[in-house]
Amino acid sequence: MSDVTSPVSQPIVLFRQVPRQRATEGLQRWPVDAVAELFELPFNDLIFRAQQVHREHFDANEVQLSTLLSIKTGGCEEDCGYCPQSVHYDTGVEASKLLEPAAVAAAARAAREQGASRFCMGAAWRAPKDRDIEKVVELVHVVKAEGLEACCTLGMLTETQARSLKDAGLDYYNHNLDTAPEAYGRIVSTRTYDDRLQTLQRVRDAGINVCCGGIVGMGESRRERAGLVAQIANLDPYPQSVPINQLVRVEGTPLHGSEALDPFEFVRTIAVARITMPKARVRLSAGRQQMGEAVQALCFLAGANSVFCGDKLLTTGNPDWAADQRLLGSLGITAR
Ligand code: SAM
Ligand code: DTB
Ligand code: SF4
Repeated sequence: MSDVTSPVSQPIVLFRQVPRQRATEGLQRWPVDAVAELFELPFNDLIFRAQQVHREHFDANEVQLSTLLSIKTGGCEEDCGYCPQSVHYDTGVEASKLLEPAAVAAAARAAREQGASRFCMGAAWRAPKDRDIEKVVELVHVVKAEGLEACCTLGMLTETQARSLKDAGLDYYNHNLDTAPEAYGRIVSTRTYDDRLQTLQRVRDAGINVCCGGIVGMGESRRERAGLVAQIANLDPYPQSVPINQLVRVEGTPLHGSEALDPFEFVRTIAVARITMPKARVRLSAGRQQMGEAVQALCFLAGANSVFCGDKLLTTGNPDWAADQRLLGSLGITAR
């Protein structure tokens, strides 16, 4: 007779760590339906509401300035359909090795002198190796020595790597969810949504501030845009920093031919991010060069209060410092 309580007769359960965000699904603060309802509001009502939330938590006439530097460009093994740095697409981006500390120090100093308060280093890695992290730790020290907040975006991290970056003094780690879970497979095939959530959890557990946002204009539906914002807003806690990128349609990438996004839809996405994540820095990120100044001004009205400054993002163009000084000056916005 078999003993049903004996350990050998128990079914073997392979224990898989479930990311906390998924485990608390029943308690979501922002169901997708509620976020989708915000998108459906008349434009003026939505912007008014976003501006009210914004003023409860921030000086409405102040934006934070970050500068980006690509510390390791191109040759990435992932197949993200938007990205000019993927090895799968012929975009003319030349692959290069990790920058030396002296080059990073010079770029950080220049950014600080122009008025940036945060310096973000991006690397075209799927996941860094431990020896890469050792070198990035040195770069974080260099940035901190210039008196700037340091941010990195390096791909997927192990727990140990996240801890090493925290010990180095890293202030923020950027890792975007990019789109809604149901749209992810159309955009990337070489990793999963859960991979992204797992790295975000590791970053948070290491005590690093999370910077997590996405891209709009990749052919997604409004419902999927709401799904992306809900995912980010339901992270526990929601990220300290939320970059909203408009797709930069780079020739050679599969998404180059995507239909241009209605600019009001982009502004709506900023407003919905502001309402659902009242205390986050919402960053008007990639796509500003293609957007025009009036749309950027609407984004600030909708609650964006951070931008990337300097004439280059990672590989594509961005308004230069002088253009941004003019724009912010004409709007009476001060920089932090
Ligand atoms: N390899 C790392 C990763 O994917 O997390 C870090 C660098 S990756 C270039 C950082 C982010 O840049 C992506 O998550 C995506 O949101 C954004 N990005 C890349 N290409 C873009 C494009 N063409 N338009 C808008 N945003 C883009
Ligand atoms: C983010 O959300 N946007 C930035 C930063 N985080 C790393 C990157 C935008 C990249 C745009 C395409 C390029 O310049 O290669
Ligand atoms: Fe690689 Fe990041 Fe570009 Fe994807 S977005 S191809 S992971 S650099």
